[in-house]
Amino acid sequence: MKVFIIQIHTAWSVILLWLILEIHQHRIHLQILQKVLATSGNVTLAFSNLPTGNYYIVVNHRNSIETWSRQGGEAFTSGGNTNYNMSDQITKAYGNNLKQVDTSPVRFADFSGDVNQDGSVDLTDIINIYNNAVNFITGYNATDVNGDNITDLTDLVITNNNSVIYAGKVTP
Ligand SMILES: [Ca+2]
Ligand SMILES: [Ca+2]
Repeated sequence: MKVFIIQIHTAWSVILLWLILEIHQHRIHLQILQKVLATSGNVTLAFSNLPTGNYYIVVNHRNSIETWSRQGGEAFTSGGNTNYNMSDQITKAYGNNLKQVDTSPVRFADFSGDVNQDGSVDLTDIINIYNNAVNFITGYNATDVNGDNITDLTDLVITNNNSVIYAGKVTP
């Protein structure tokens, strides 16, 4: 078994959080997996043919900013296990591209609000959320940023807060 075990923080607890996880060597995309994040925040990626090397782990989901693991990549030995905690230090993401979401214990998470998945949180995302909020859209929708199955002012505020600091993806 050859696995990456990745720990990611999320404030989501209401509905399942589907993650899209990619493995890159430098900028070359190697493998992609879709996984459900456990409530523990742990996700296990198992590969059958990943050679020994340094890899970037790329984390994304339907309305968060694509986030890469820290500069230089993570050493992985074929046939071994690699643990990577992306939530305990801001430096665990490439370009320190994480947001502190808890103080005790200290936890960092991906930026939320990239509803249209263009790599930045901006006015377009806010308008998408606003349009669904005024129409009382419910259910599994990218405009539901906090994962409570409702698109409303809470999602708008989260996204606006990340927009004013120009949250966007940072890649090698
Ligand atoms: Ca966007
Ligand atoms: Ca919501």
